Amino acid sequence: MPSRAMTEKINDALNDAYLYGILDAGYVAEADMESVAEAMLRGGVGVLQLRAKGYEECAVLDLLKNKLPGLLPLCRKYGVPLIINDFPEVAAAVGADGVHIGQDDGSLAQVREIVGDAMIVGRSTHSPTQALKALDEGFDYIGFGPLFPTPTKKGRPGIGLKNIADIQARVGSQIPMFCIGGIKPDNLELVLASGARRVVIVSALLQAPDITEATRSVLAHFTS
Ligand code: 3NM
Repeated sequence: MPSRAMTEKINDALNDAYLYGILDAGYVAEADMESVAEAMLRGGVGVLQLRAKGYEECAVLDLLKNKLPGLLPLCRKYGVPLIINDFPEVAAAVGADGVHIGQDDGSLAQVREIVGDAMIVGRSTHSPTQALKALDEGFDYIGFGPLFPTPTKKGRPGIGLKNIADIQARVGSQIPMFCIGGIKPDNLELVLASGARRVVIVSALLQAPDITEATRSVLAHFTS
């Protein structure tokens, strides 16, 4: 069990986060994951997720326990919550700070039975209705997207920018709401002007020639 002080610190970190980074196995080889994580952390991501789509649960556990033993300590060093995509049991087993689940991954209550009350639990939402429902259910944060079609999550249409301001006001004022999907340096200003206050960026950071620099330059849009 994490201490109450640690839980509070991690929740504060989530609330303070503008940029949520994802260590995505679709873009990063396992051997490079810790160094890529450090590059994003050095650049200032406020939350870091491990996403390994297509992996079995035991493979994600093996990845965290045996191949990336330094990942959680690295996140702790930077005071950044480590969130595990899709697998509550793995998040609980490795003592991660949170778990992120999709629309088809059951209810918050089912996840809480596995991870307890202290862990951060986030939900992907793809419409205003889903976003409002996630708030109502009690999720700690939401992703809202994909704003634009993206190769990182193939086969989903973009939901566009038109509902961001309304959902930011109704949901994002209560819990962190991270806009996601196809966000790049060249459309970030448009996304922010549409009402987004926080974003998740995957490929545009992971494919940047200098990940730390790319992370910093995204964050500069939030602080200037
Ligand atoms: N989830 P990129 S969109 C992982 O809408 C993910 O729930 C989405 O990657 C959602 O920044 C997405 O490369 C991919 O477009 C985001």
